[in-house]
Order: sequence, then structure tokens, then C-alpha cells
Amino acid sequence: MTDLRQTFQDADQGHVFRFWNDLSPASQSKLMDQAGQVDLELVGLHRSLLAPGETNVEAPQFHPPELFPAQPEGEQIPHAAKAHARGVQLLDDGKVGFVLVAGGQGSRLGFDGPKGMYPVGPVTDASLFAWHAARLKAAAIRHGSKVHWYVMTSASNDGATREYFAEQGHFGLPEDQVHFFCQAMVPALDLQGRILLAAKDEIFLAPNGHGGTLHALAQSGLLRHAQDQGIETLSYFQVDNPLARPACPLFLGLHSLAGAGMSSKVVAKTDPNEKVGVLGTANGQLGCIEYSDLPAESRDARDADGDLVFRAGNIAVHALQTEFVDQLTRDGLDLPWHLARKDMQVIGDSGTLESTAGVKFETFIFDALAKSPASVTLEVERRLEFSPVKNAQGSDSPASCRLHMTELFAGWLQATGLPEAQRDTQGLVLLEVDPCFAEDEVEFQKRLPAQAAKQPKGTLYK
Ligand code: UD2
Repeated sequence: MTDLRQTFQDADQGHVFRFWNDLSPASQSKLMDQAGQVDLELVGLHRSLLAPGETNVEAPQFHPPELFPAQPEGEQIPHAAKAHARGVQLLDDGKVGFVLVAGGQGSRLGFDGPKGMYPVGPVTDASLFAWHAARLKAAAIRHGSKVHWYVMTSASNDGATREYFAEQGHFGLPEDQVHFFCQAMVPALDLQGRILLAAKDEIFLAPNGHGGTLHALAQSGLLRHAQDQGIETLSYFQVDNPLARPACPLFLGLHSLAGAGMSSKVVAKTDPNEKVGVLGTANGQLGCIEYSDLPAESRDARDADGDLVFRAGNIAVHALQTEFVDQLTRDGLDLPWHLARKDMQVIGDSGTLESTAGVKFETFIFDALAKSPASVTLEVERRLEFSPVKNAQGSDSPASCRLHMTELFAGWLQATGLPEAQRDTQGLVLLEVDPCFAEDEVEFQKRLPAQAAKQPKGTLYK
């Protein structure tokens, strides 16, 4: 104990123990355990990032990435067909594993529980997790292969997530094919670089960002597990987007044909002020440029067709080779740290809870793009693949997501020539299509059973 306290003292973090004498033996032991796991070298590095940087560093020149368009033309058409076939083969052969990141705290949504438990199904109220599970079940049925699902949680929601999956019978997926792993947490600091306390006996920890996925996959042994199953490609997606299509043959096939280590899907950004990162290159390296870092003239620039030059809006859907992740993590993964300044509820010097300006430290998965020798950026249609649930209200909220889902399904139904589905009192179409039934309009038309034609008000296609 004395040694540990001395180590903290030497690192100028001795204040972590300032309430020691007020604590019960159980609380003292809790704090010691937690403190023993803190990487003080990393905290020192984080502290150094708080110092003001050089102000006259020249801003990098950004360039848009090469895009594979949503509507291929010319030579791209046969290439897309070949890629689709390759993707189907990879899925048929069980060479694709699925990684869902659900470790975030979802504070903007204000939901008390893991965000994946939030109900979004317009008719069934199915949760985000249930939607993703349905897509993977659909992939298993379509391709007749085993689907291994790797779900990343964090200490703040791991227990609740596992319990929920168990309660739901893993949504009908074989339990031994659903794997959980927990990302690391790092201490939040005040603006002077001092470790903050969440309670007198508890260090304020926050998840280390979705870049932590790669390290956590390797550390947990699940990367090895995937490789042992013959999985060559990991399909990565975020919990907040129920329209994500993780088993997309075209994307997986394009990635494979290009011999890429990591690839991305993007949607066209049409409003220059939309707050999404865009993919682009800086100093010759591919990455995601936060909208706030893009100079106004680049942000607003349009090409001859009137489209934004920097329009490759990041939807956080990636394909990663297991071999690439293995190489990246083998000798310690080196991704840049990003700082998020926030007001936090912490224990102040007086020993009471107070709001203070603090900093959280995160790494981002898309920074690994710079390390990939080749990469594909596939543009997809927003209305088909991207409607995230991030805010409690307004854009990117549960309401906007339900609306987008129902409008999409209503379009499929309309194309069949059948009468419109019922609307609720707010005018929302009451319609939901289970991914196991159909994942797109073409499939919907093929699968629509004859009896549905007689039941235009039967609104759940399953
Ligand atoms: C992210 C992207 C943004 C855009 C958008 C698309 C960043 C920094 N920005 O914005 O450019 O692509 O997504 O939807 O990523 N997560 C973890 N552990 C963490 C942090 C996050 O698992 O430590 C998960 C979280 O559960 C969620 C996803 O990562 O599934 C996105 O996290 P976010 O909500 O912090 O990202 P956001 O919306 O700021």
C-alpha cells in the first residue's frame, strides 16, 4: 500500500488518496485495487497532451478519398458484380466475423442502460441489439454458415449487456457464437492533469474510445478465437445504427479484391454543416477528418456536379482483416489520443460532489486506416444504411430513426403495388420488415407471400 501511494505521489497524483482516513477498510481496499490497475505512464502521457501545443504548426492539406460510388458506372459494373460474388463466397465459407461496438456511455440519449437495449422497432419495439441480431441471424440463414458475433462492452455496461442477452436467449443465436469483450477504461483528468475522483473511494474512469476495440479484441483472446475459426475479415459496426448491414457482400468483396487491411462505408454528406466526420487524406494518409478541423472553404467546396468535394460522411462501418489487426496489436497499438473536454460530476477537495471541467481520452478506430496498405471507400445510400440513434430528440433520435425505417419499408411495400400499411395517430406508417424476411426491396418483392396480398393491414413481415 505504501509503495503504491508513493508511486502516485511521485507521479504528482498523490491527491487520489486524500480521503484515505475517511474510508472504511472495504473502501480503502476498493480504491487500492483500482489504483493498482492505473497505468501511470499513460496518465503522464495524457497529462502532457494538455499542455498548449505549438501554434504555428502548418495545417495539413486535405484531399477527398477515392470513392467506389453507390451507382457504379462503366468498368465499375463488372467489378461490382465480381466483388459481390466474392463477398457471397466469403460469407458462405464462414470467413467473416462480426464486431459490434457498444462500449460507449450514450450520455446524449439520456437512456438508463446500455444503448443497445433502446427500443427502435416501429411495430415490435425491438431493441437495437435485437435488430443487429436479426441481421446476423439472416446472414446465417442466407449463407448457411456459422456467424460469430463479437460484442464490445465497457465496464459501465458489461454486466447489464450480458444479462440482457441472456434474458433474450441471445435473440435465437447459438450462445456459443456470441462473445463479449470489454474495452479498457482510462482515468479522466482535470485541466491541470490531476486524476479525478468519482467518489472518495473511486477514480473517475471513462472508456478509452472505439479505437480500444483492436487492443481489447487481441487482449481478450477473441482475435485468436476468430482466426482459429478461419475468420479472415471482421465486419465492424456501431450499436447506434439499426440500418447498418454488416453482412454486405459487395463491401466485403470490394475490400477483399483490393487486398485491403481496413475499408470503410460512407454516405454522401449533402449539408456542409452536418456534424459528421468525412473520410479524406491528410499528408498522404487516409483518415477521418472531424468537421470542425475542415477549413470552411474545403467544407463548402463543390465539384462540377454540385456535390460537396468532402462528402464522404463516415458511418463507422468498416471491414478489417484479422491479420491486419493482429499485426497492429502485436507490438502495442499506437493510435493518436483525442481529448474530449466535458463538465463532469466529481468529488472536489471539500469531499462533496461538484461539477468540474475535465478531460476524457479516447482513441478512434478510423485512425487505423492510415496504417492500412490499401483501402476501399464505398459510398452507400443514406436512406438504406444509415439512421443512427444518438440524441433524445430531433435529428439522429429514436423518432427520426423510426421514421426513416418505416419510410424505407413503406417504399418497398409501395413498389409491390399493394395498398399502403396503416398509419398511427401521428401519421407514422406502422410497418416493419424483419431482416430474416427481406433485407432490400428486391428480396421483399420475391419473398412477399401470397397471403400478405390479402392482408394489407398485416404490418409485420417476418
Ligand atoms: C461517430 C464518429 C462520427 C460519425 C458517427 C457516425 C467519432 C469520434 N465520430 O460519432 O465521425 O462517423 O459516429 O455514427 O467516432 N463506442 C465504444 N466505446 C467508446 C466510445 C464509443 O464502444 O469508448 C461506441 C459507441 O457505443 C457507439 C460508437 O462507438 O456505438 C460511436 O460512439 P460515439 O457516439 O461517441 O460517436 P459519435 O456519435 O460522436
